[in-house]
Amino acid sequence: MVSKPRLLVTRKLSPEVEERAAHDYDAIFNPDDQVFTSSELVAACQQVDAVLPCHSEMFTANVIAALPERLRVIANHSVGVDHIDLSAAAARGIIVTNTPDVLSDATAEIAILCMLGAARRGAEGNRLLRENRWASWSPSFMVGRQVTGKRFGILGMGRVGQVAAARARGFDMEIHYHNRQRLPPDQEEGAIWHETIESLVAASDVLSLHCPATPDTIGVIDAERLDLMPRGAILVNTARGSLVDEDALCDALQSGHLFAAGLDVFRTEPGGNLRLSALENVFVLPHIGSATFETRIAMGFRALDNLDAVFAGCDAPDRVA
Ligand code: 8YV
Repeated sequence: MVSKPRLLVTRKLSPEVEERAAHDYDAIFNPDDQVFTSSELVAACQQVDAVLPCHSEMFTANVIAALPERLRVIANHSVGVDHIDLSAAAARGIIVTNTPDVLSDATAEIAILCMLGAARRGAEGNRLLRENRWASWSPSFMVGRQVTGKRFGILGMGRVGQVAAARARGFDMEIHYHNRQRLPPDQEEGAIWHETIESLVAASDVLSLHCPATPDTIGVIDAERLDLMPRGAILVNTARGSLVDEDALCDALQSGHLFAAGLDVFRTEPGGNLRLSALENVFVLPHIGSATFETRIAMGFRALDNLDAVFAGCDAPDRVA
């Protein structure tokens, strides 16, 4: 009998996913869900043919250099691959895959939650009740911004961006976007394309970030671009914290230039940014964009589909390196 490929699953995944992995692979699990340090990751990978990591495992050039010859594929349980040095993996001939599409709905839901939480002062109101400080009501109490009919700007009109656009259309919002390439009309669905990021941010009552973190996009929302946003605008980030200059964002929120921000991602994770979390006009979540039961199963299955393809000698459907 041919032996099954040996697979390291770095984090605790859905029972359905672990069951399938155990059935099809000689799988090593992490039932305590401990996060590996770089040296633990390297050590754990020594006897395996494949690894199924999350974005919590950093595959730096050094880690990749220390992986064993037998390791053929890193099948991520994430769409973002900024935790992997893709060129180092490619140089070693290690296949890298991700999990697109299956988390677009869940992540777009969180973008809308962040938008509404920010616009309607969700964090502030929630805190009042939880701290038993709700002592009065008046027509001028906790007045927020209505998003219906406003301009929803999308930076990165890929899979998640397009679903977020569809959801925002449900609020009669006018969709604006910037992508390196303009979408064909059937995908644009009337959205207004901006050739530059500057033009997009200036036209956004709500600016929602949906682009990957790459060397070109890290810090893309800096002090100057925040300054170009209309006074009273809202920033939503469900993509990656590294896209935003968090100090500049704090300043823009404290000065009142921005009305609020809704953030699911931070430069430092876990933990977030305490200066941002302390602000009343910031609605924060702990990176839960794709954290639904349905999506977690779909992400795990998609990662396993990629592994199955590689070990069947086929092209991995979601190969990114
Ligand atoms: C996931 C994400 O929860 O897929 C991504 O890129 O950021 C998240 O939504 C996480 O990466 C799971 O590993």
